[in-house]
Amino acid sequence: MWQKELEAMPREVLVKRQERRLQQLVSRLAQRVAFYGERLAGTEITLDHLQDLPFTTRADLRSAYPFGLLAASPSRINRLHATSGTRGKPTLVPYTGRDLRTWSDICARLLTAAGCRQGDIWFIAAGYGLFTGGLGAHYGAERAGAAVVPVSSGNTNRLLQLAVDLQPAGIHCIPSYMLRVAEVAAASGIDPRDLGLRYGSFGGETWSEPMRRRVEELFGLTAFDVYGLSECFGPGVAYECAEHDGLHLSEDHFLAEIIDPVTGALLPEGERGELVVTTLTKEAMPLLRYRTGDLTRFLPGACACGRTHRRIGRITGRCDDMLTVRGVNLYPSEVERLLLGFPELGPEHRLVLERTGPMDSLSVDVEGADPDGAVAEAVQRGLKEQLGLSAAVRVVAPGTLPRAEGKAVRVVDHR
Ligand code: DLL
Repeated sequence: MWQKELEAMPREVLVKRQERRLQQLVSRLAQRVAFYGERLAGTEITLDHLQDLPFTTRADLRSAYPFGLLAASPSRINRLHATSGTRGKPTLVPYTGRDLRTWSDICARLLTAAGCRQGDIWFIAAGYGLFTGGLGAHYGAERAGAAVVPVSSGNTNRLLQLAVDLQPAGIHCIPSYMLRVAEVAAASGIDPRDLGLRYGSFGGETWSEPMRRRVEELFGLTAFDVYGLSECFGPGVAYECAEHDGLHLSEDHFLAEIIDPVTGALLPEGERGELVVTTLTKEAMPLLRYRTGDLTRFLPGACACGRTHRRIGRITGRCDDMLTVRGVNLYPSEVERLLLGFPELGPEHRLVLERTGPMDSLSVDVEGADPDGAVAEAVQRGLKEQLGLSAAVRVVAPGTLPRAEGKAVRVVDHR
């Protein structure tokens, strides 16, 4: 563990600390941020009354753009990241110097859990820039004492050459980028196992257990899931330990709830719903009950690793990811899981939705080998039987589907 005294602290101490931090946070927000000041008047601040506090949504961040939710003096801002903002303005995320140090510690914690040790060579192959995956992990890996190689994600050939020569212990990136690395390696006659990688810390997009197994087999490494979002620093809200049995929330920094995404009511322990996060230690732009849009559940019981922080299950998708195709609800990750059950198929796939006349139609294009059409037929049957979906399935030659620059794009909705 990177910070054993914090990661394995007795729960009663942790809960007390959370409550104290929440109270401090609420009083700071009430004083400094008009948006919250109006909404917080007269509320009682204890962990038991968390539901009385208002939610914050992405729409709130948009309307406060750029600095409406700043809780620190502008002169203390040390860095700004931003999310892509596919529609309209980006979401801007400011950090004070202290925020950057806190975030480095959080990332050092998750990388240490993923096998990173003093002196190990680690490749940071997430995009550097406004995306938090690159710089966040970079400072975390340095903090953990690793020899950091900031390869970023643009030049895969150079990454391969450096990896063959340096034999890095670990790599951090988005999981779909590992598929790109494997492809480019194959095209250059390099066995991905010859890169010497032993550990991978992957996150930033939805991925499935079968995808984990594919990456582990291709590279001969152990993969660790890491979750986070820019609004809450970036990577680090929750991360896997060597037990691979859910992701530990960094509970001294984040207070988590799981709610019904429709009613906003707290769900009974263990039920899947929308993750809501309160940032307890962020200075520049702390968020109260931020609706992440991500779907998960709390896992019961203690973890064998000794960490006392609660765990959540893998993020299975986003509330707004859900597609409705002729009345059937579908999360794209369910299709990925099904496709990867077929050894003939590669992980690259695309769901294309169209409206022809009054009906929606779904087609699934997936890369792989299917000389006699039997695999496509079996996938079609699987979609019908397991997910209740009728879809046209096309198995296309490896390398033919378009690749995304950053996070994988699995759905093209023409409706
Ligand atoms: O993706 C931060 C990050 C970078 C986390 C690298 C982990 C590793 P954003 O670009 O703001 O920040 O996107 C956040 O990505 O709300 C989830 O929907 C999704 N996401 C992040 N990690 C995971 C994960 C970064 N492990 C959004 N599994 C989040 C599934 C994830 N989805």
